[in-house]
Amino acid sequence: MGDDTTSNQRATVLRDAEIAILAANSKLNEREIRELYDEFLTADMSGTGRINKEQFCRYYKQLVGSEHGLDDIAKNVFTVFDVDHDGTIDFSEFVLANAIEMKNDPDSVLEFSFHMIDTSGDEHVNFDEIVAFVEKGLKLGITNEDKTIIDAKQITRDIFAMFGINKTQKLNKQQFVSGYEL
Ligand SMILES: [Ca+2]
Repeated sequence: MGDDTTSNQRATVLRDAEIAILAANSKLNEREIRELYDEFLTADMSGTGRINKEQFCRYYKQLVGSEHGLDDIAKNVFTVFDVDHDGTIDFSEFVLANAIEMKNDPDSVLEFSFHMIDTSGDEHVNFDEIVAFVEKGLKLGITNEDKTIIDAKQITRDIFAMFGINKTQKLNKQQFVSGYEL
């Protein structure tokens, strides 16, 4: 079990060299990276330096509130964070995914959203995927409008109309990102 102790120690100490590399890649500053590290340790309940899907879902639901129906979106966010698809999120993946949201770069945010919406992973978003995303967005309170009067299907129909496509068609990432710049 000696190896476990070693990896635990490594996992809880953030080295200056790691910070420097992550800062260069993410364009975040040292303070922001240290704050994300505290977040990461909260989610990494086993202290292994990696967050598995179950830990991430628990962390995500704590973060956004434990309303029903968040499992799907938490799993989907996990998949987007897990860039190398090894089934865990390491700290660099955690930083880079958060950096996209923190930088507030509209194209990056849209690309990130696209991957969250694309639950089937076929690099396209279809009508049902957008409806599901809008419904979850409403549950999470992303929109401030009255939840009871908003119809996710109607919103999705409006989005499709804006793109000039019908509900049997799909959008690829390029269409999705450039469409929202109009
Ligand atoms: Ca990974």
